[in-house]
Amino acid sequence: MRLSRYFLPVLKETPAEAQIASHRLMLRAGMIKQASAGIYSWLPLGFKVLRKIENIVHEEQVRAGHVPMLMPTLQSADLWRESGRYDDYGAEMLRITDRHGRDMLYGPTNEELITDIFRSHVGSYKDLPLTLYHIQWKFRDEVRPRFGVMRGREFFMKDGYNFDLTKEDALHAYNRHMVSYLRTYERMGLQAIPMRADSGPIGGDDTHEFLVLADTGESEVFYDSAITDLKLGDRIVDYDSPEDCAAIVDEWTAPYARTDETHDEAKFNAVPEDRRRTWRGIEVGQIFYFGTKYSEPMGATVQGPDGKAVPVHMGSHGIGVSRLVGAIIEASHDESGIIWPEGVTPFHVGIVNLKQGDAECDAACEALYQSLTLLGLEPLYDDRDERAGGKFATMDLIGLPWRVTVGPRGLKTGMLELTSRRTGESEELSPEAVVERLADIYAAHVLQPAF
Ligand code: P5A
Repeated sequence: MRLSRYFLPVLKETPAEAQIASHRLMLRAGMIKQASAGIYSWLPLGFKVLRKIENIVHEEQVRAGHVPMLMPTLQSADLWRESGRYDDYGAEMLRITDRHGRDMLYGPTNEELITDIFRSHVGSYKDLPLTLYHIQWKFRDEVRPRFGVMRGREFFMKDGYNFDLTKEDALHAYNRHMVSYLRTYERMGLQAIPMRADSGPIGGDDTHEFLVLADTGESEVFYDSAITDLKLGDRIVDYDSPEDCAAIVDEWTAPYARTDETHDEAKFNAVPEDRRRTWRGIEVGQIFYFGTKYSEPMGATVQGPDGKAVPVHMGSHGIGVSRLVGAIIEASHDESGIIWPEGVTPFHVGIVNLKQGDAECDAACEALYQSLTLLGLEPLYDDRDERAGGKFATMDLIGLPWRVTVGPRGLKTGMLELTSRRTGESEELSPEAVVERLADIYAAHVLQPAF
């Protein structure tokens, strides 16, 4: 993309309404614009990051054996009356009446709708296990929408639903989700710690939240620092193996880690004192096992091996896709702007032309742009006729992890400068070496279509 043709409305001033870094930086970097309280337009740069995150979520869900689909945002109130949640959900639910006087709602979650699909089409235990998921906009009329996309009213969520014959199978689905989530967050350059949580209006016995540690997190968290040393890395996971998944879950749930909702002071005090940590966390996902809470009242049964109809065991599993954009920025920024992890960066590299209009500089930038594009990478080429200082400030603000600077001085010896946004360190390299280096860096990150 050439910056002269892009739409990147960066702000010079720090917006007064933004209280936390991610909100400020998303506004300043021209990623979002508030449409009304807790509702945002995603401008091109923000939209690109949102799509990258969405893609990683899809890839890891499909890898775990889950099946993508799409349900609507508007739902009929009737289904929610069947489950008993229509009244329970309260003022957070946006209720709408259509022209025929029918009660509708903008879905805050989809347990009812998916259970209805399941009961209409699945009748035998032979069709199980089944996990369906979608990534769709949700609406919750939060009392205090704040922190930009972190606590929105309209937000983008991946929500998945497992259907299993037995509790044991459903607990495998729960574990499978936990492992796939750990991989998902790691690919985004994040550490999200699973913590035992409260189930709230979704219901159920078993539930874990995934929290990213950050000063601005809304939840207070208590944990054993040993958990922050755990990494999945490139471990190969057999998602069909209950033992494999359970072993990883055991590893991640052995160290103490809880939010204030479930905190147990006595258990926390049993952690060696030098490893006890109290901090704040951003909830970027939550998984639930709730057994037959929805299948029983809604009649979602299958015929078991003995021919008898039994309600299926279910769970639901959510990732806050739009919230993740803010959470990643909270975890990765400095005073000059955002620092995107390679896995989610909107463009892989910025090209800064220090002397726009100079034939040699322009030609070197064009050649680099072409070579990178041919490799499947997306460069953002700042081809505007602007001062170098302004170009650098924009690149630092929007946070591309790598920048190539092309100027007359370097070109005298055929060299370009490759700079890391994270460390600020630069290297003089030939154009071929720059391309090779970037290809290596991104080899593991260039996304393949997942579904
Ligand atoms: C699980 C999937 C559920 O709704 N039903 C379907 C279950 N869980 S949840 O914890 O309530 O939400 C899942 C994730 O969505 C994000 N989230 C939000 N993001 C932005 N603004 C909001 N107002 C908001 N509410 C929830 C969180 O990341 C949460 O973990």
